[in-house]
Amino acid sequence: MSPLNLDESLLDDHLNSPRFIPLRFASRRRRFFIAAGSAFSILSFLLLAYISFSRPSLLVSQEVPPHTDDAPSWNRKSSLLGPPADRFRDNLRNDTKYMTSWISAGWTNDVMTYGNLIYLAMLTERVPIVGPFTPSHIGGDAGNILFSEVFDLDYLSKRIGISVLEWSEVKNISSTEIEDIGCWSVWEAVQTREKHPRKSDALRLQGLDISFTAGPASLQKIPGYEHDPHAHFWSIASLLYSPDRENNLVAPQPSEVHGAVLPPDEHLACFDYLYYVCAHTSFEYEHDISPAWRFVVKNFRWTNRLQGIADGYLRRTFKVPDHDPIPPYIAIHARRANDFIRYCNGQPKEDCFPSITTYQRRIEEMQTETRDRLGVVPQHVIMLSDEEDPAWWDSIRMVGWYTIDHVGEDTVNKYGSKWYPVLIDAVIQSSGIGLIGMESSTMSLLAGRRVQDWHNGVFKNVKWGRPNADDH
Ligand SMILES: Nc1nc2c(ncn2[C@@H]2O[C@H](COP(=O)(O)OP(=O)(O)OP(=O)(O)O)[C@@H](O)[C@H]2O)c(=O)[nH]1
Ligand SMILES: *[C@@H]1O[C@H](CO)[C@@H](O)[C@H](O)[C@H]1NC(C)=O
Ligand SMILES: *[C@@H]1O[C@H](CO)[C@@H](O)[C@H](O)[C@H]1NC(C)=O
Repeated sequence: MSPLNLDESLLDDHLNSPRFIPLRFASRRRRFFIAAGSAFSILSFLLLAYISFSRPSLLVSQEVPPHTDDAPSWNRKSSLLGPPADRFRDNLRNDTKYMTSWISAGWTNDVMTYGNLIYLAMLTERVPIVGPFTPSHIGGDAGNILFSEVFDLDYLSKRIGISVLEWSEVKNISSTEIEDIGCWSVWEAVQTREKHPRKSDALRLQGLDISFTAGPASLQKIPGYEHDPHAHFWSIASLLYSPDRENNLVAPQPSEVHGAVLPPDEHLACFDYLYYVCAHTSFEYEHDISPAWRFVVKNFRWTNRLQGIADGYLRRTFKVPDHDPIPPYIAIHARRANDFIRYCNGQPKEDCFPSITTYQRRIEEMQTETRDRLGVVPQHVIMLSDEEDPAWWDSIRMVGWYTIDHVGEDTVNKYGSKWYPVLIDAVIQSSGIGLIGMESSTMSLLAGRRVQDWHNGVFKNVKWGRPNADDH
């Protein structure tokens, strides 16, 4: 033992690492202490006092290594060894750790899930790898669409200061290699209904043969509570560090193709499903505190191409010449398809969903707010909805609100994908000065947050479910 009761072996292990500033300082101080002790003079005590008092300046002038600002030349693809490889392992750097997970719900939920993955990767200093978006509500024949066709990955990476990669950059999409890997199953830990990892077609997209290890029941926010499958970001993160990792390494389940039995991979950490994750409150994107929104998804900006396409639709709809500014507008997002009718308990749609009068009141309130706060009174109102009844759309145009004509514009054929009507509508919902959304729609929620944070605009949800539900 040294005079300061510090374990020398521990100290020496860390001496060469510039990251352990407090220990380096301790060892320096210790050397002076020994020198002082052997001389045993007043002078050495004065020296010791001097050293102690000058601790802050020592730290500032000598211990903090100079840093260089190399941000302008930073390229997110430098987090890979090269172009897409046949095997993902051949493309990962040995000085970098990675993280991935998969999606398994509607598009907006999937955007949130990728947001959670990227936030978890930030917390654990890993490079997140996202997959494409897979179709659900819009029909399986829509095919997948790359994350980077929707959101600007370079912008995102620069804004959040870490590389965000997508799988097609890591592994050649045409590769036939099936690679074994061990992953954690969060899903098995947070619910009891299904005794298997979260199922998803997305799991098969990268040619991975996954051996899952069930996460501990303690991952669930309220362990055993069947009505809330949320886990906390840090509970999941703890599985990547000692001692929680080794304490929770139960027997891995054999993979489907090779029957491989592997513990969770440490180079590429992977989790089956990260939708139900929060820092503090379940369904946290609904709360302003949402760190996944504030630190990540806020920086999911539409690609310039997609924004440009949507701007073209807006100009044609509002009859604004090319290159002229698009007038400030209020967008309404009305969810009216069967998945929302289910919550109407048999009431007719016109009793259950917001009426035109309800929307008119919200529009007036919004105009008052934007006039008072921004000095702008938007006159253009545009309706976006999954409604398929032409009579309802006619009633919308009758009151003078604009609608997008995806049939007349031949949107699906023009862009070769059924994704484009949804994407264009989502961009339009998030590019106005106001959004009137539909309570409990996540698509409304994300569009509303974009309007608030990107355009300093106003976001209000209408209540629905019975006549006059939105009265206030
Ligand atoms: N074109 C278009 N499609 C919409 C609109 N609103 C909803 N949809 C469709 O319905 C889906 C909405 O839900 P998802 O994005 O799957 O996400 P979700 O989490 O199920 O969304 P919510 O049920 O709204 O919470 C969209 O992806 C579209 O396929 C709209 O305004 N325009
Ligand atoms: C890491 O990879 C580099 C080349 O990419 C190689 O030179 C180095 O030896 C590798 N280090 C280890 C520990 O494998
Ligand atoms: C991906 O694989 C295909 C088929 O093997 C090949 O033709 C193509 O060049 C590969 N792409 C890259 C970037 O290696």
